[in-house]
Amino acid sequence: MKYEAIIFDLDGVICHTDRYHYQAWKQLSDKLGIYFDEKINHRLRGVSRMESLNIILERYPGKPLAKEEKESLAEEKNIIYKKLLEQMSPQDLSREVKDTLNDLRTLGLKLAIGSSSKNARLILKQIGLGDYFDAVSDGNNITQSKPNPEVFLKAAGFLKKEAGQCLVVEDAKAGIEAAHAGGMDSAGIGDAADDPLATYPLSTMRDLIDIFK
Ligand code: B16
Ligand code: MG
Repeated sequence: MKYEAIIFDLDGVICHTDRYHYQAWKQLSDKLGIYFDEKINHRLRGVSRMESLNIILERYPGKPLAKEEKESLAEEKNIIYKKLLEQMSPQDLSREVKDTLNDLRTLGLKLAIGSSSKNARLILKQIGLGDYFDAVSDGNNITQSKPNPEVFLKAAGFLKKEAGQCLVVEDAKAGIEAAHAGGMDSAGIGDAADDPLATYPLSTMRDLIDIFK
């Protein structure tokens, strides 16, 4: 088997925080008088906090905002979001995901996180996986976010593996593109399952085991 490691995206793969992102962005958008709905929220999947804000500001009726103003709005959203994350618990980790991770580890694979989020470690702690992964590469150790491959290449580096030895599991188009750009195979789940750049389509996390049979 050519894979020695699996790099998992966090939001949309290991657990689901999109409804908290939505609530926090919605609160900020309402305050600014910007139209925001679930469809726009969908465009924010896998992209960084500042890029998400820029997408939301496409509908801002006022004058273009200065960098400092945008930073302060992104921080405001993050405070609301982190407060919402306090509700998360190990119950937000499904039995299927937990069992699949344990079974992959038993097969001898190294397991890492490759997430755009700067809150990845907090989320992992909330769902009871604080010390679980062999490496965590997240929004805090990158300068360019997905579709740039940096977050996955850093994860491979932390694990001391080559790109070709890693399989990426992703739910967002930007993540599948990032894996491809980094020379990594990918398994797409959810919206990413039928992405033409995904090496394997997954209808459920458990399907990952079939790749290693
Ligand atoms: P934060 P992932 C991504 O997580 C989310 O899908 C995306 O919606 C969010 O904007 C991004 O993290 C940044 O999150 O504001 O917490 O730094 O899918 O890459 O695990
Ligand atoms: Mg994701």
